[in-house]
Amino acid sequence: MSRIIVVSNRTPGKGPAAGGLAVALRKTLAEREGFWFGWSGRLVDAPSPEARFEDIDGLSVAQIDLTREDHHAYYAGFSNSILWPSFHLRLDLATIEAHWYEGYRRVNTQFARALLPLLKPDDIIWVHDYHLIPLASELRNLGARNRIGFYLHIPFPTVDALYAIPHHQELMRDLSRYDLVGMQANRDVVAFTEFAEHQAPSTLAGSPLKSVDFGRTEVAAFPIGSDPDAFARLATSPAAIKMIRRMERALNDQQLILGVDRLDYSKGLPQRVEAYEKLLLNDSRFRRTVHLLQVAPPSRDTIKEYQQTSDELDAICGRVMGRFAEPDWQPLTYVKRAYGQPSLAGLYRLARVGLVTPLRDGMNLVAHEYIGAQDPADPGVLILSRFAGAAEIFEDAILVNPFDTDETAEALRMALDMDLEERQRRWQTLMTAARKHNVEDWAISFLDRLAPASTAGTGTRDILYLASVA
Ligand code: ADQ
Repeated sequence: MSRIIVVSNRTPGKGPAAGGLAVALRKTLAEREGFWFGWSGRLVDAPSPEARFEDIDGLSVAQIDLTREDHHAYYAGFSNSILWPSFHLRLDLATIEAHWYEGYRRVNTQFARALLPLLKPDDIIWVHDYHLIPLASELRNLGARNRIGFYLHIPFPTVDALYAIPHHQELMRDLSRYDLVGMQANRDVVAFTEFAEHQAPSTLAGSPLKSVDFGRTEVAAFPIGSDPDAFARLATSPAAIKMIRRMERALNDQQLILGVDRLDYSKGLPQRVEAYEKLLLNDSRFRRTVHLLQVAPPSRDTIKEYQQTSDELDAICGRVMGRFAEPDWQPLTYVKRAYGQPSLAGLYRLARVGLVTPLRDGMNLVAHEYIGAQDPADPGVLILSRFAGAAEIFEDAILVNPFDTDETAEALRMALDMDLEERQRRWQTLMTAARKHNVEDWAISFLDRLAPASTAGTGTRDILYLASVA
């Protein structure tokens, strides 16, 4: 059986991880031959051209170092100040500096040069996320003939947003060098197909660019998931129970509304707190009887737009506190740190409402984890943004438009007032969907599809939509 080589920006580390990718893939790779390749997290003046192998918690990991300058241009620059905001349709938050693109390509070339000597001819390479769009091109330019797949963890942009990205045509050509491109949701495959169909030179008003040929690239939705049964077990583990007891003492019979996110402008945190403020304003029954806990560890905090989001969230939390807090009651708690999975599972289980309201999200694993951790006898209610990929799977959540804070406030009221029978009915459907879209099947279905035709497994599972974009 072919080895699997997973490539991502960062290799997984030890301890609690705030990124979805590491949580999702660690288990799958641990069960297969191959290794994980990526940046070590180290910045040096003169990186070695060769990768170093290390065993990290039983996982074979090959790592390279980067220069500070390249890393800045590639990671904080092109990846997270141009691609991330544009793919999340936040062109207003994109900063474009022309030279970042060179750094982005240089790092992808460096990845390819260090990876190539480690490859065997029948290795299957699985590249993850927007940092590494050019990697297949770079590997193929060096002579690699392997099957190479790409998975985009974030949403695919609309055509207009794509055109706002410098070098978008080259990036799309890079995607056409993959054998398989996986997306989170049908929505993303449709957006990709729209680009593929409308890029003919005639529609680009005389543009000299040649249209990209996607003839040998398959594009399909492979919605990622979690391991909901593992979360169910975690939620009754001693560490979870300890967290539940601790919170129960603090809550003193108030109903808990919970948000868990990386601190990122795509997660809609200020809008979420504003919706909660409207709930308290509209319905005085909930003052003193509910509590919002928002857990949001900082991420990418060297980027200005992330600091601004953090400031904005501080301000709105302060406003709600000032408006509603009493000497013996606080409407919310805002915690800026990461927790281990058992503690998170305890918080999920205790929460009457899981409030997952990103403005746009590839999938959103917190929604999956929240469902997994519920008590079947007394489950909570998931409020979910329509603009998360998860909304295509979890139709029995209360779906909201996160930009409409009145609607989210009303969804909160409905969730808090929902009777046990309806909570159980909704949760059972949600849990069935979370199990169907579990992370192990996600990896198997992607890898089955990527394997050469003669060695493909039992067929694809969970592929919702297959686009023909030749
Ligand atoms: P993220 O944007 O990081 O991932 P998400 O899918 O919600 O978003 O994954 C977050 C993960 O980090 C979850 O497993 C969660 O448990 C963990 N996490 C969040 N806050 C935490 C905290 N305070 N303490 C500890 N752990 C915390 C990107 C895309 C998503 C996509 C994933 C996976 O943006 O849309 O779902 O990749 O593909």
